[in-house]
Amino acid sequence: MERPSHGLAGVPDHHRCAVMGILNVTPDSFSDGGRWLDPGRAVARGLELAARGADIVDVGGESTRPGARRIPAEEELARVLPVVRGLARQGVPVSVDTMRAEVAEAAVDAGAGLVNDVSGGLADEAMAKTVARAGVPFVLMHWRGQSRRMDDLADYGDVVAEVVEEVRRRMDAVVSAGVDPERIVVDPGLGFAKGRRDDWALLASLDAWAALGRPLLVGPSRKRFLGELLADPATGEPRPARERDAATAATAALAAAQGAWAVRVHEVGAVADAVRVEAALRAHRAGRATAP
Ligand code: PMM
Repeated sequence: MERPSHGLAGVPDHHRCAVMGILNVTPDSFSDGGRWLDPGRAVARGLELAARGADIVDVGGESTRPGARRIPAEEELARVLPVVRGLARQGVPVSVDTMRAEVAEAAVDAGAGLVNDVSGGLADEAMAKTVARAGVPFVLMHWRGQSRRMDDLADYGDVVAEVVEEVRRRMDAVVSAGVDPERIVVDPGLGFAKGRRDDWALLASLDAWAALGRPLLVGPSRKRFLGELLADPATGEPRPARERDAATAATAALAAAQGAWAVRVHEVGAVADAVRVEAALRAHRAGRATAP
């Protein structure tokens, strides 16, 4: 089947799954915490991600790893803004990963072209109106509560149906607050209030999201379900986060094959190749000799 246009107002269409490179400007993110805290190093890393094939660089200043505590808004602003500004100035498409309306607004002013809110607008009631005013695409991820308690919220009957339905309700809420439905991206929120089996169930059924009629972003990168899959057979210890990139690339290709609009990943090189392989295969299946 030909890949349909993503229909996302304000975002280029690559006719393949897009790659969102992760840039965590935090001391404590689960796999890259502390590496890019210095703004100069962070901007250099963002440029490197773009050079390796990231279509968008997602800049975040607050860790959302399980158990993480919130940081003050001023600190988040101080981490994120110089990096967003530095990358935007050099022409890199930037998104901001934040649950705070104040940070989203300032980041858009600094050049971010997309707001990625892991709480889907739930953590800050001003978020939907802020995004509506800014007129930028909005990633609405499935979320049930703050990271410090999210593992206790992973209780589902039919995880796929419930997660899709909860995101549908968030879509209705943010559209009522003025967000243009054509600018919404949805995300199942792998690892957020999800157990390992829930993540696999969601990944196995990405086609269920077509019911919402919006582009789908998937964030499998280095997550716990991959670490557990690849656990050391002798000790049962999960594979360390930094050694999960090959599995992440495989997962990205499989998400692309199920129609994902974009994948959010730490190491973009292999993933940029993987989504091109998927696009080539899709093009050949559709009877076109060359990949897009
Ligand atoms: N995962 C993390 C952070 N932000 N945003 C979206 N849209 N989807 C995700 O799955 C997601 C996210 C956690 O991973 P990180 O701490 O390594 O960035």
